[in-house]
Amino acid sequence: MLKVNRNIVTLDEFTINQLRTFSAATGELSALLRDIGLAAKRVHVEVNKAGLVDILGDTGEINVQGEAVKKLDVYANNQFVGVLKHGVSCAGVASEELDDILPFNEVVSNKSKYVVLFDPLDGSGNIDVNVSIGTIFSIYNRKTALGTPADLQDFLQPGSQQIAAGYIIYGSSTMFVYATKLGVNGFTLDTSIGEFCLSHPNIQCPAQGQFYSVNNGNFYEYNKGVQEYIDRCQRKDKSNGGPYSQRYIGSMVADVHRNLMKGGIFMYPATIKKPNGKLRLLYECNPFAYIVEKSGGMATNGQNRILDIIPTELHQRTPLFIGSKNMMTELNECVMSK
Ligand code: P6P
Repeated sequence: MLKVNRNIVTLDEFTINQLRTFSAATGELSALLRDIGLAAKRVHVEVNKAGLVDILGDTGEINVQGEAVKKLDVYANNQFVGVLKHGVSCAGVASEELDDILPFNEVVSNKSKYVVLFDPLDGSGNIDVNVSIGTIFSIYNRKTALGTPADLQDFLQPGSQQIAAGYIIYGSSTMFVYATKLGVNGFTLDTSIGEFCLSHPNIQCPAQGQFYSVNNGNFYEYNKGVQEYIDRCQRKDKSNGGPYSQRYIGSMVADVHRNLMKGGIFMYPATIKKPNGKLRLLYECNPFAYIVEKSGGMATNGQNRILDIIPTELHQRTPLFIGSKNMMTELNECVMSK
């Protein structure tokens, strides 16, 4: 009698099981998440041997962000573009590494109902020093007619319209975390079988945490409301939970993932040098805002809900405050009135 270990639920089994709850589902979203998982496995292999092969360092190119492009950035971008272009569920992509949208514009892709935006390897400045990095992705229903090439309007949608959003963190283990309207679930890569396996079902962001994440080096560039909140984080006494610990590793995926799992708040406020903040709305802030809200947390730009922002440009930036509900509520008391 074949003993089937039913305790292990793979990403593919999980997404197929979820689509069974939607009678009208076509299986395209499940196929899309499988494609993203495949590219992530390939990136995992290279990230985990980056120190051994000549894939470290810069390509000598500068991307649309004006940042030095690491070889692994280019590799990761090519993997995600490749699997999505050759799949059957994506009409086109937008990437931090590409100046403009990339409509695949061929018969099968043009019939696909989804477009995908992603940051293929966020935190890549940390590659050479072995700090966790990640991929961030966002999935929308296209607005343009099926059968036609994807267009910019398919990508410039508010985050509230996302069908799904997720990230892969390449850390002590490689985890695939994604959210749909049904909730947030985490899958850990079991390299012995080459599958992402359900390890963190129904992730809930704790309403209160002990970590605040911000670049304190910019403190005197932040507005008074943000400075007041940071001051509160440091002055808390035992009666209200004690002072928080500052945890900031300079890799958004790692910082937000920790706060999502344990509770905490991550901030990348506007600064004098970066009046719109540093982080990108479409493929960094929107996906994480969707994930954190679906797990019970909150995400704003200091004034408005991130998911309500109507995008006007592909690579536009936004200040970001994201995390535990109670901590975000206290932050809002400081910044909303300023
Ligand atoms: P700073 C990495 O370059 C990144 O985009 C995010 O992953 C990270 O949270 C942020 O920048 C760190 O920026 O200005 O604090 O070094």
